[in-house]
Amino acid sequence: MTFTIKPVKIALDMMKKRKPIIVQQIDKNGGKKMLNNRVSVIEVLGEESRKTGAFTRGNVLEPYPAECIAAAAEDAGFEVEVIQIGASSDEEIVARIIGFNPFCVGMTTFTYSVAHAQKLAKMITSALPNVIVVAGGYHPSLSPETVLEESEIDFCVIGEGEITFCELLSETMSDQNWAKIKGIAYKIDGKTIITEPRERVRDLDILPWAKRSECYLKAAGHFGPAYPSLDHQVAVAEVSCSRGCHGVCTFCVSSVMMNDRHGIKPGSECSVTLRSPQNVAKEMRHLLSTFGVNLCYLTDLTFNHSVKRVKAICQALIDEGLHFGNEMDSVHTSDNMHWYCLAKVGIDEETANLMALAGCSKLGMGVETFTEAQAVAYGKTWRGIDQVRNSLLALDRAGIITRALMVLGAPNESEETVDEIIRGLCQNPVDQVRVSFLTPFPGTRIAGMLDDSEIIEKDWSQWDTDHPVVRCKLSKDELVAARARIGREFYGSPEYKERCCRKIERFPWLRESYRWWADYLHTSKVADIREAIV
Ligand code: B12
Repeated sequence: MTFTIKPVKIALDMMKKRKPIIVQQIDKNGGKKMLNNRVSVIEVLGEESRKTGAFTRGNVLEPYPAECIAAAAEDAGFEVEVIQIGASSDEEIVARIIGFNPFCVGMTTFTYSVAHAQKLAKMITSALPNVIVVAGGYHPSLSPETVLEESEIDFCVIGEGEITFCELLSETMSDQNWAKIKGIAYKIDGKTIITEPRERVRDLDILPWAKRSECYLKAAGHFGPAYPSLDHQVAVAEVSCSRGCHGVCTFCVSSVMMNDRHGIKPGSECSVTLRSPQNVAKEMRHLLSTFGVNLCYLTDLTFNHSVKRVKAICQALIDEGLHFGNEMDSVHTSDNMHWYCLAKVGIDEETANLMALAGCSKLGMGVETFTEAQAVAYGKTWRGIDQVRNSLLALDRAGIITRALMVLGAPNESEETVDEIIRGLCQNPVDQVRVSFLTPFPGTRIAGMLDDSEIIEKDWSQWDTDHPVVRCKLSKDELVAARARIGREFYGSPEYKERCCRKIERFPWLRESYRWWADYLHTSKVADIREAIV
C-alpha cells in the first residue's frame, strides 16, 4: 500500500512564508486518513479580565464562546482543547500549544484584546510555522481587516462561528477553496476578501452543548451581592437560551454582529434565535449533577424579549426540579440552580415572581441612563422613568437582586448628568450598579455618529468599557473620578443602607450575600454599610 502525502497548499499571503502542513494521507484507493486533527481554541483575555470592581466588572467566567466553538469542532471529528489564559504568561500558553501540536489555533478576540491575539499568533506561528490561525468573536466580526492587517492571523470567522469554523477546518483537509466558505475573511495579495454572509442557525437545539472544563467552572465567580454568595458558589457556568437581540441600541455590538454580518434586518423577527426551554433545562441539570454548578450566568442579551418565552423557560426549569424547597434550608444553595440574567426595562410582578420561583436570584437591567432624552439617543425602548422604577420594584418585591447597567461618557456628560445618575440609583430599588464607559466599538451605530475628533482614546487595548474613550464635557480623569463618585455616593447613601437592611428583613436568606458584599465594599474602600447588615 503506497501513500500520497497531500500538503495544505493554502494560497494565502501569509502561508507563502510558511511551509505547508501535512494533515492527511491518501492511499492508492483514494482512502483518506487524518494525520493531525488537533485544534486549540484560546479565549484571548489577559490577567486584567479577572479583576472585578464594586461598580465595574462583576464576573469572572469560563471561556464560553470558545467552548461553544470547541464543542462543534469536536462533533465534527476534531480533537479540541480550550485554553483560558487567566494568569498564565504568553510563553506558558505557547508552550502548552506546542505540546498539543494542533494544525489550527482558534482565538476568541475582543476589541481590547486584538493586539494580544496578534502577538500570540506571531509567537505561535514562529514556534509552529505551519499552524493555521483563525480569529473569531466580536472584533474579528466587526472589523476583520484590522485583525488580518500585518498579523499572522490567517482567517477571521464572522459572527456566529460553529458552522463556519467546522467548514473551514474541513476545507483545510480538502480542496482549500476558501472562497466558497461563507462568513470568513482572509487576505490574498494584500487584499482582504470577505465572503458571503453566513446564515444564522435558526434552531439552536441543533448545536452541541458547550465543551465544559471543571477547572474553568470552579474558577469562575459572580462577585457583588449575589445568591448564592461567592463563598457558596460551588461552580458557575454560562448558558445561552437565545442569541441576538431585537434591540438596536446605538452602542451595542450585537445588532451588528448577529444581524448585519448575517444579512439580517436589525430588529426583525429572525434577529433572535432560540433554544427550546427543555434543552436549556436539561443542560442546567447536567451542569448541576456533573459539576455541582449552582449558579448560571445566562448570556442572553435580553432574557425578557418575550414574556411568553420567559414563562416557558421558567416552567421548564421548575419541571426539571432545578429550583425547589425552602431558601432557608442549609443545603438549598448547593442542591438548587440559581441564575443571573440580562434584561431590558419592562418586567411585571407576575413575571418577576415566576422568575424567582424558577431560581432567578439576580438580574442585570439595561437602564443605561435615568434621563429619557439620553435613553432615546441610545436607542433604548423604555419611556418614562416610572417604567424603569416599576420594573425594578417588581424584581425587588420578588426577592431578586437588581443590578443597573449604566453608561457613562456620552458627549453631553457633565457633573450635573452624573448627579442625575446618582439620584436615579438612590431613588430606585437598585442593589448594585455596573458603570460602563460609552465605547463606539467598530461597526456600531454610535461609531458612525461620532467623528474622529470625538475619540479621545486611540489605543484599542483600552476599549474595554472600563476606560473613557469618547470626548465629553469632562476630561478622562474627571470621568474616572465621576465613576468612583457614583459608586461612593450611591453605596454610601442612607437610602442604600436602608435598602440593604430592608431587603434582608424581607428575604433573610440573602443575609450571607449582603454580609459578603458589605465586606467587599469596605475592603475596596467604596463604602461602609456593615452596620446595616446586622
Ligand atoms: C456574556 C458576556 C460577558 C460575560 C462572559 C464573557 C465571555 N465568557 O466571553 C462577562 C460578564 C464575563 C463579560 C465580560 C466582558 N465583556 Co462582555 N459580553 C457578554 C455578552 C452579554 C454575551 C456574549 C456571549 O457570551 N454570547 C454567547 C456566545 C455563545 O456567543 P458569542 O460570544 O458571540 O460567540 C460566538 C461568536 O462570537 C463566535 N466566536 C466567539 N469566539 C470565537 C472563536 C473562534 C475561533 C471562532 C471561529 C468563532 C468564535 O462563535 C461563537 C458561537 O457562535 C456580550 C453582549 C453581546 N452583544 O454579545 C458582551 C460583550 C461581548 N462584552 C463586551 C465587553 C467589552 C466585555 C468586557 C471587556 C467588559 C469589562 N470591561 O469587563 C469583559 C471582557 C471579558 C472578561 N472576562 O473580562 C463587549 C465586547 C465588544 C468588543 N468589540 O470587544 C460586548 C459585545 C458587549 C458590548 N459592549 O457590546 N462579558
